[in-house]
Amino acid sequence: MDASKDHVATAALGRGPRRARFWRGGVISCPVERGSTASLLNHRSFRAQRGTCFSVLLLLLTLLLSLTACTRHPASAKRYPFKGRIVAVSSQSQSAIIDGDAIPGFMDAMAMDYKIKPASVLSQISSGDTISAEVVIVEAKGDAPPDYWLENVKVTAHSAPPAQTPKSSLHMPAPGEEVPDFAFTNESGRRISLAQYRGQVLLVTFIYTRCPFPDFCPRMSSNFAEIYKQIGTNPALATTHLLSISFDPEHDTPKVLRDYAFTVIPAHDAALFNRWEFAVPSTTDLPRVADFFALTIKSEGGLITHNLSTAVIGPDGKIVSWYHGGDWQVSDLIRDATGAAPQKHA
Ligand SMILES: [Cu+2]
Repeated sequence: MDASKDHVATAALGRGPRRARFWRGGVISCPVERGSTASLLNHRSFRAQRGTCFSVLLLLLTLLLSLTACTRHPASAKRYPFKGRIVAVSSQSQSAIIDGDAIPGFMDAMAMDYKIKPASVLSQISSGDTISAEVVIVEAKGDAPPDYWLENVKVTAHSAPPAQTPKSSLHMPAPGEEVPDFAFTNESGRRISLAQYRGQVLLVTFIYTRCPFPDFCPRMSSNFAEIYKQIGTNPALATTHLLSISFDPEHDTPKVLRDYAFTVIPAHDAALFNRWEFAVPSTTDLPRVADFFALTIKSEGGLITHNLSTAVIGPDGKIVSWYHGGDWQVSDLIRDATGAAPQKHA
């Protein structure tokens, strides 16, 4: 699965089949977005009807509600039954990457990003779950671009937790907890271990270089790139060091990591690695590292299903803060790193 398939999928969806009516058997099945309908009414019709008899108005309002709701989603929406497995969930973008089964006659099996409606469903799904849903496709009309999303999402099977780590024993790094002295190989092929960063603030995040999903590893790397730039100008970050750890030891060799680093910071200056290293644990060490940082990883046909884990480790080698998922902001880590920085003696 590669990123280009996303474009293929979007193009296929944009094309869509012709003209399916949105009204079915006299039942209005339009999704009504709260607030937007009310504002439409305000602008389009309600204002002109002030002073009219209340009950007539109420009736009109009910009618208009259904009509204006429908004009928001033109009569070209089509629904298909959908099945797939959750690769990753992003609550920030209210979407999920789903490895979907083929929809006969419409699209091939592929992994792509889907908005989920209502967004509250996102808290009930996690990577590895199998779901059934309806994919709703709205064709482009006039200036309105095509759109698609999933509705009626139901989990049909939960991911089986790996045998060696039952869910009840999932470890989450807690502030004050000492981080084991995990060892890695960095982008220069040099052996490093976490203990050598004592005395500095170490920001750690997890990635794999082939990750095709913009909201996941690429986002962690661009956030770290932003922090890296600030390290150069912010004296409070003078002792801050960045470490991006790959969980794909089979593919992410030192050379691959080095090339990847230069795609993130294109200056191609090895001075980058003085403050930001890219490292990978051995295949044998990976499970222990993953367990400590609550990282879940599962290889599936070249793609790795995974969550995100980012930690700030203090100069004493203990956890300062830990972020599950990708919703943390650059400013969060800058604040934590600044607060944990060793105090200079006057
Ligand atoms: Cu990723």
